Amino acid sequence: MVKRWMAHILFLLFVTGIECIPRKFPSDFKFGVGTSAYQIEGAWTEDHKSESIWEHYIHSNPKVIADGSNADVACDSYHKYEEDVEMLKNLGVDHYRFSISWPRILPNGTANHVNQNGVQYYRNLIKLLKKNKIEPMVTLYHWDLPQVLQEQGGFASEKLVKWFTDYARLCFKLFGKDVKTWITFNEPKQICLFGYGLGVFAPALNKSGELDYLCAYNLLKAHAEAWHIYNNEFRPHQKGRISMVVEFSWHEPLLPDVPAFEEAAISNLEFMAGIYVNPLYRGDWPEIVKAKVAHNSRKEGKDRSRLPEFSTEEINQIKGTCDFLAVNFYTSFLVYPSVTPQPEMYSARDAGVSSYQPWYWEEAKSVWLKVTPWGFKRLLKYLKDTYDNPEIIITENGISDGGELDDDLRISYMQQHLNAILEAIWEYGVNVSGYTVWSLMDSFEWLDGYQSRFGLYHVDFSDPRRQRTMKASARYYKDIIKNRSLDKTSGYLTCSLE
Ligand code: GBH
Repeated sequence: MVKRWMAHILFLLFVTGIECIPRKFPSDFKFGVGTSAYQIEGAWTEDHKSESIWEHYIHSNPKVIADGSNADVACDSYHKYEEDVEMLKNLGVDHYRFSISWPRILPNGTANHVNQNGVQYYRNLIKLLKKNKIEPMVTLYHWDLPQVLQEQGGFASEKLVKWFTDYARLCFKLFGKDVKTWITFNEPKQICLFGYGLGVFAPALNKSGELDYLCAYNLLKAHAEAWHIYNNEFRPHQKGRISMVVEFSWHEPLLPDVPAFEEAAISNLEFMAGIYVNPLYRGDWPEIVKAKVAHNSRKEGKDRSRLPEFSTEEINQIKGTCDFLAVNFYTSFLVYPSVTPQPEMYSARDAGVSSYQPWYWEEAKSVWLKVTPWGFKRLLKYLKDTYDNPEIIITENGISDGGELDDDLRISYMQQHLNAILEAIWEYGVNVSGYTVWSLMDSFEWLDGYQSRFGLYHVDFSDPRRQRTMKASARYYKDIIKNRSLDKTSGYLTCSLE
């Protein structure tokens, strides 16, 4: 709450032309950290867990991972979750975002056989979190589909809706007494575009412009159905909330104020993220996406659009299935209109744009990640304006390096991105209610293996005990959480004369 005396001071400064931003986060702002099952748990065949699409993909193509590694053991959190909770306690976080491994709970994919060992693992973890007053924020799907379901079509099959909703209902029933924040899917873009369009993530299918759209269509229907199940059968007594996590990069027009470039930036935002978020708020794909795919499909001589069409019934079912907007943010791009975007990336071709990151933007260890806090601030304003001022929770934000304990780059990245949130809150009135650092600890970073490290804690992957060590960034974040303020030394306000 902004106190009355603070409002007076702000007003005085406003009329004198001095701009001030409070350094404090709103008193009910929540801080957390995140991980995902496949990236940390290990124990990939233990206690009847079955194979996931990522295990299948990597075991059959070890060369796709930069350092030839895999996540068979990873951080070994299946055995070391008590240590993980100790680390969370030490940081003082309000919430811990983790994911449930579908093949660990349902080894044959479907709900007709529940693996009690798998269930017990999550029960133990959740119980320990509650005991330490850490709120679990649980993702049902962070990319690890049971391989048996992939063999029946995975996200390209309509059956996904039933498979997923049976699994979701089971999780609500098993864990919903203690879990009040649910995420259905993590980053549909990575699931659909990377997995079914570009063929770089499991299941490595590459029918861009068709399978990726079909995947999005089935995924959105599965999400909506799960939301309704929660809303009707569980929310009345469990009283939690549920959403889907979408990764937003910021897309900045290469030439600002030039209409064709402005349109290219919007087009990319809609094709890369709006395509998943617009249905949640309005029931249907963004207009620009529908129009451009239909236009290109006609040009290719097809008699219908490559983009599946939602029926009126589906639109009504999907609309409004979003209790808060869950956003992952890492980086930004400069965008320009182009008739020859990456040839293999249909959605970029449909969008009619290309994008790049200039060499002089500060770099992380991951090639795709450049430091752009200004883009984060613009994105937050855009989300407020586009989706009618929703509550926003940042469900991931972080940076990779080589795993140094004195990780200045991470500290500066966090400082700048938290500052962007403060500015978005106090300058634009964006309703951001929480922030989640990716990640609690170094873990298996998909195609990069263990080469790119995102952790606040270092993990020694050559040590069978997978020793965890606090990095400087962990101490920095711990201080922020304790003070609920970005920089306690600069007091309540930082001011500048405009
Ligand atoms: C998140 O995705 C994931 O949710 C999380 O699991 C992951 O650990 C974290 O980010 C860090 O990557 O290799 O050039 O083809 C963020 C979005 C998706 C961006 C994959 C980079 C790979 C680009 N990322 N993408 S490339």
